[in-house]
Amino acid sequence: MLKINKETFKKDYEKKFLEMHGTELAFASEQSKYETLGVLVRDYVAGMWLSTTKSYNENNEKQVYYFSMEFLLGRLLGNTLLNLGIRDMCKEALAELNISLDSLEELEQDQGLGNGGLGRLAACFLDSMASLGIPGNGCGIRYKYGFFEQKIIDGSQIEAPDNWLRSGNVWEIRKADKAEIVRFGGEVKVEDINGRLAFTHINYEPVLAIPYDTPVVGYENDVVNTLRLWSAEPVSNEFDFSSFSRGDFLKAIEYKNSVEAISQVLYPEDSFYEGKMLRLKQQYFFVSAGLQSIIRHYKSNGGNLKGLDEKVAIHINDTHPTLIIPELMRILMDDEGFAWEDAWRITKNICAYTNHTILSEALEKWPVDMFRKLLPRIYMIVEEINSRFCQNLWNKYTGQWDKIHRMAIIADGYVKMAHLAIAGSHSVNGVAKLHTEILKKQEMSDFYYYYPRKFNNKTNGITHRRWLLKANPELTNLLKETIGPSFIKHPMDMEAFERFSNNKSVQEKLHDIKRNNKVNLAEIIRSNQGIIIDPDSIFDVQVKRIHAYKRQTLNALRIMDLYNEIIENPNLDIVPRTFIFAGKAAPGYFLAKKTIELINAIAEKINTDPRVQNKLKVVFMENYKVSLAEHIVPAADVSEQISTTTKEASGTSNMKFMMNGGLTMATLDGANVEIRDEVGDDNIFIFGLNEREILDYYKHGGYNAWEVCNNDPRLRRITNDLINGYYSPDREKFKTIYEHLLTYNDEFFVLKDFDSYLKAQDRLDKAYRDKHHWQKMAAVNIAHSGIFSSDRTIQEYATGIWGSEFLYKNL
Ligand code: 26Q
Repeated sequence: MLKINKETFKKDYEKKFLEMHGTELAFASEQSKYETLGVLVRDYVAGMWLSTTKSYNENNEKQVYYFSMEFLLGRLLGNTLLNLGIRDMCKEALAELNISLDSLEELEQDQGLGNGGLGRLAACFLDSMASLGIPGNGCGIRYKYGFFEQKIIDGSQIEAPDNWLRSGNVWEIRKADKAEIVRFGGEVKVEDINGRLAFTHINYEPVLAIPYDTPVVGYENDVVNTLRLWSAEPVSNEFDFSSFSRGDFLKAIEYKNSVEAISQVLYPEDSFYEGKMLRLKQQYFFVSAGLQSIIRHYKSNGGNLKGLDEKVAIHINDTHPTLIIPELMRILMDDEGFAWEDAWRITKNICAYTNHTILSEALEKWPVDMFRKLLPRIYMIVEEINSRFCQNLWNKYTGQWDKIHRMAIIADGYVKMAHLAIAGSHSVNGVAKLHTEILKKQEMSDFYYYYPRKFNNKTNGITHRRWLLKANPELTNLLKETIGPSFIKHPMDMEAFERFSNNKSVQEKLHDIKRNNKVNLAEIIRSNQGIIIDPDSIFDVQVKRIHAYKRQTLNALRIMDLYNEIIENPNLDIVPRTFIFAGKAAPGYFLAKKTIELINAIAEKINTDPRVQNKLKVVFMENYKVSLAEHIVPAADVSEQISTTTKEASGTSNMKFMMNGGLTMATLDGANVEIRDEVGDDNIFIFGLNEREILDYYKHGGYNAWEVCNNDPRLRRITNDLINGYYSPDREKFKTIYEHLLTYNDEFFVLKDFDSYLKAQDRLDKAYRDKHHWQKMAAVNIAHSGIFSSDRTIQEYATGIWGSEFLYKNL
C-alpha cells in the first residue's frame, strides 16, 4: 500500500508543481494544477508498476492479452486515486491548498477510444483484472482522434473531431525502444530450402508501431497492469529518406501520410460493417505489433515457444482482432520454424473469441482481392486454414455442399472473420445467456453442432468501482453503514442489503440519496442547456447509441402520446416526468440522426408549452460519454432498456442503473433477462414481444404495421403527427421515420410493442406513488446487482477460458 499522508502529499504536490511549472501555486491555472496532480499520481504508481511487472516475470505467470480495437476508459484520475486508496486524503489535502479535487477531476479529457458497449466492457475488464490480481494486459490502438464529439445544432447532430490529446496525456508513456515493424503489401517469395518451403515477404511497405503504455491500477492491492496502445509512424531510415535522396519528395510525403492515417481515427460505426481498406489496415497493424511484442517478451524471459500456450492467453474482442490467428501462425511457422500442425494446436489453445452481436449487417467480411493485396502472406495462411477446415467438414458432412459452403471461411469472394475466429479459437462465448443461446441455436448453429464444446456464455459485467464507489459515493456510504464494507472486495455481498429493503429509514435514505443525485444532474442540465427540470419528477432515462433496434423511437412515440393525453385531459393524474436522452448516431446513419432530430423537436414543443409545464419535460443531453454517464446513472429513477427482443446482445448500462437503484423498464432481451431473474417480476417492469414471438415473425412473417396502427387511435394520431407539421413546419422532416415504421413494415416492431409499453409505463407510474415501496424495489435491485460486477465476469473468463491458475492464489 502507498504510504503517504496528507502532509507528505501536500509537500510532494507543491514540489512537483514548482518542478513542472516554475512558479507558485497561487498564480496557477486549473489545467496546470490538474497536470501536476496527474504526474504526481503517475509517479506514485511507477514503483508498483515496476514491481508488478517484475513479479509477473519472476513467477513466470500466465499472461492474458485482451486484444480490442476499442478501450473506452473515460477519465483516469478519480479512479486511479480511488484504487490507490488515497482519494479522500488527496481531496482534503488539496482543499487545504485551496484546490478542489472535484474540479480538477472534471478538467480531464475523457479517453474516448471506443464507440460504446464493447469498448466500455474492455475498460471494465481491465479494471477487474488488475483488481483481482490477474496478469492481464490490454492491447489496442492509440487513435489520435477518439470517438467524435457530438454537437447539437438546431436539434441535429453535428460531428466534431475529438482532439483528446491536445493538452497532452499524463497517463501514457511512449516506449520508443519497444517499437515493432508491421509489413503491408508486397509479394511473397516461395523457395524450397532443403525440402522445406520458405516464405519471404518482399517489397512490402514497413510501418513503425510505437507502443504507449498506460498503467491500470488495481483496487488497494498494489497491482498495476498495463494497457498498451500502438501508434503508427513512418519508418524513417528505410523509406522516406531513400525516397528523398532519389528526389522523390511527393512519394515520401504520401508514405508518411498513409502511415499516419492508420492510427489517426476511430471508426464511429458500431453496428454497420463497411469494408474499408483502412480499417483492415488498422486491424492488422495492432494485431501484428501486439503479437510480435508478446513473443519478443516471452522469448526474452527465457520461454520456449513450444510451451507458449501454457503461458499466454489471447482474447479476441469481437471479430476485429481475428487476424491474430493467421498472424500467430505466420510467426510460429515462418519466423520460428514450426510445422503447421504444431503451430495450429498452439494457436487454438491460446486464442478465445467473444461475439457481441447477431446483427447480420455488422458481421465482418473482407473482399478477397483487398485482403490478398494488403496482406499477401496472411492471405495464403487463411487459405490454408480454410482448405483444411473445409476438408474436415467434408469428412463429417460428406456431400452436404450447402452446409460446407455456409460454414467456409472463404466463400463468395469474401473472408468471413467470424468463421475464422471460431475455427482458430478453443472458446467462443456470447455475452448474456439469451444471446449465447441464440448464437448456438440460430446464428451460429452450424458451428455449434460441429464444435459444441467450444461454445459458452459469459454474461457481461461492469466495474462497481467506477459505477458505484466513484459515481455514487452517498449510496456507497449507505451500503457501508448497513452491510459493512466487504462488498467492495466481494460485490456479491451486496445481497445482504436486501434485509434492509423493508427498513423505512433505509428507504428514506435511499430516497434522499437519489434526490441529491437528481439535483446534481438537474444543475448540469441547467448550466449546459438552460433547461430547468424538477428533481421531484420521475427521471426517466434512455442513454446509449442511437439505433433503430434500441428503439429510441418507441420512447419518443410514447412521449408524443402522453403529451396529447395531457393536452386533452389537463387533469390527467400522472406523476410528473422528465425524459432524459443522450447518445450518438453513427455519422452515416440517416435514420438514427433523424431520431435525434425528432427527440429534439418533441423537447422543443413540450418544454415551451405552458399547458404541460408541471407534468412533462424532455431533455436530449449533448455529447454522451463515460464522464457524463457517471453523472446521469446515479440520478435515474427509470432505466429504459427497450430493444427489440433478440437484438441487444447484453447491454451493460442496464447493469449500471440497477446498481444505482434505478428501476428497469425492459423487454426480455440480453442481460435484462438475467436482471429479471435476479430481482423477480415484482421489481422490474417487463413488456413486449418475447423471443419466441419475434423469431416466429422473422421466420414466418405475418407482421403488419399498418394493421397495428389502424387498430389503435393513439398510434394513428401520433404517426400522423410525424408528417402533418405538428412537430416541424417541414412536413418532410420526419417522413423517413414514418416510412420506416409503416411503409417498410418496421423490422423492430415498434408499433407492435407500443400498447404493451404504455401499460408497463402505467404500472410504473402507479408504483412510483408509493415512495416507500418504490425504494424497497430500488433496494432489491441494488442488493442483487453484485452478480453484474465485472469481477464476477472476469473470474469466469479466467477459470473457464484463460486457464489462469493465479486466480486460486489471489482469491
Ligand atoms: C465493425 C466493422 C467496421 C467498423 C466498425 C465495426 C464495429 C465497431 C464497434 C462493430 C461493432 C462495434 C461495437 C459493438 C458493440 O458495442 N456491441 C455491444 O457490446 C456490448 C458489450 O458486450 C453489449 O452489451 C451490447 O449489447 C452490444 O451491442
